[in-house]
This record gives sequence, structure tokens and C-alpha cells, in this order.
Amino acid sequence: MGFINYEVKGAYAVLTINRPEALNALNSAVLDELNATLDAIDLDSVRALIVTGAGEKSFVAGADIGEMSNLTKAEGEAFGKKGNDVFRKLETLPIPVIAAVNGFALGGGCEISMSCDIRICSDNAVFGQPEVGLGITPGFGGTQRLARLVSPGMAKQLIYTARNIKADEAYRIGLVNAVYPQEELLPAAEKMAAGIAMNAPIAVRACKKAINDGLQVNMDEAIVIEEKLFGSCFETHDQKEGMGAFLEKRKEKNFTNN
Ligand code: CO8
Repeated sequence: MGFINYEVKGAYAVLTINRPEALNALNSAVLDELNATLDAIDLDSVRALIVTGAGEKSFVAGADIGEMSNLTKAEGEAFGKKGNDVFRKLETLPIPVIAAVNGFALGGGCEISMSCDIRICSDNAVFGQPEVGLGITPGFGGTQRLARLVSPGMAKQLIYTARNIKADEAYRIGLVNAVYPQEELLPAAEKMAAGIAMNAPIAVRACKKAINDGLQVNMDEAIVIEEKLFGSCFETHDQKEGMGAFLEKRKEKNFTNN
């Protein structure tokens, strides 16, 4: 282990991709370690996750171009699957994930941020899908998630032109929710994570699942997904605690994820 730092801070955790000598580019070893770190998260105690990059220059500058440069077609497809499997694990992690994008988020870096539930960034952040300039397509979900997050036309423009965009444009097109000075980014992410962690985890997780699963189907099916998850919250400790606290005019709540 050495490419991923993982620190639990009370009810949330901070996962830092740590390969600063290559601007945190994702090679196979980084992806393997990221995968193992996600598997090891204690979901009984951690209620939100922040993903960021080491240093003040780069979040993740993409997949490792050196490692990819001599791949065969089959190896290229396998490398794409490797990244997609890890990113999908991140996307479907039961707890909310906040990407604190602290600089370059290019190619696989933009793609990993899009696998998170929420993106906020520093004012020096740069987003882009430069792959067509390298002779490949985005391969870690970029063609799919960018088109779902911003308009399909904007996604196509960014991907076909391989043009990088700065933080203010990423904010304008809805790719990030907020932009902060570098030194305020992590504190803002931690404040958001702590705020999420104060709410009933059972309900927060059900909301994540309802939104993610519901977006994949038509509205008739989507509202049934919501109904079932809504119903699943009842008779739980957290539902009784949340409603009990309101009825008793009590501020403190003891949510247990049960
Ligand atoms: N891969 C490998 N090494 C990298 C990468 C990368 N993506 N990005 C930066 N580095 C390395 C540089 O080679 C350099 O190493 P060294 O010091 O040994 O020469 C070091 O990081 C510092 O980088 P620079 O000197 O280039 O720093 P600059 O400040 O001059 O430039 C940039 C910063 C603009 C971010 C520049 O490094 C750059 O353009 N990087 C590449 C960005 C890019 O094209 N990313 C997309 C890669 S493709 C991709 O992500 C596809 C994902 C899907 C894969 C699917 C597989 C099939």
C-alpha cells in the first residue's frame, strides 16, 4: 500500500489518491489499491467518503499514458474494464461520496470524479476528456457519465474537441456544485460530509439508491423504486428516532443505521 491514503475522521473518511510524481495518474497498481481500499471501508461506522488527490496541483491527471501506450486491443479493453469496475464500485458504494477536485481532473481523473455523488472543486481545477487527442476514447465511463451529468450536446462538444475547461466553466455547465479557493476546498468537503453524517444513514443510503437506480429506468418504474425504499425506512430505529425527536422537540438524535 502507498498510492492511497485513507483516513477515518469520526463519521466520515478521506481517501487521497497519492502519486504526486505523476500528478496522481491512475496506473494498474493505483487502481488495485483503490479497489482494496473501497472494499475495506467499515460501512458500519463511516457515513460519507471524500475522494481527493495529493498536492495542490492535481486531483488525477488521467489514466497512466505510459502504461497504456503499448497495450493490445484486448489489453486495452481489459484495462478499461479494470477502471470501470473500480469506478462502478465507487459509484454504487452505499454511502455518499464527495469528490474534492483539487486541480487537474483530466481523462480518468474527470471520470473518477463523475463516479462520485457530488463534485466540488478548487479554483485552479481543470476538467477535460483529452482522450481523442491521444487516439483513444474515454474509457473509464466518460462517454456515459458526462453525457448524463451535463447535456449530451455539451458532453459531445467537450469529448470531440478534447478541450479542457476551468473551474468556472465546470460550475456553469453543472459539472461541479461549487468552487472554492484551494485552502478552503477540503474544509468545505469535510463540513459537507459531517453534515451528511448527522442524518439518518439508513435514509441517506436509501436516497442514494433511489436516485441512482431511478435514473436508469422510466418514471413509472422509478417512483416504485422510491416507494419501496421509502417503505423500507419504516419500523427502523432511525425512523423512530428521527420522528420521535421531532415530536419530543428534541434536537439531539442518535441515529445508528438500524
Ligand atoms: N499519465 C502518466 N504520467 C502523467 C500523466 C498521465 N496521465 N499526467 C502527468 N503525468 C506525469 C508527467 O509525465 C510528468 O512526469 P515526469 O516528471 O516524469 O516527466 C509529471 O506527471 C508531471 O507532469 P507535467 O510535467 O506534464 O506537468 P505540467 O504541469 O507541465 O502539465 C498536465 C500538467 C497538463 C496535466 C500534463 O501532465 C498532461 O497533459 N497530462 C496528461 C493529461 C491527459 O491526457 N490525461 C488523460 C489520459 S487518458 C485517460 O485518462 C483515459 C482514461 C480511460 C482509460 C481507458 C483504458 C483503455
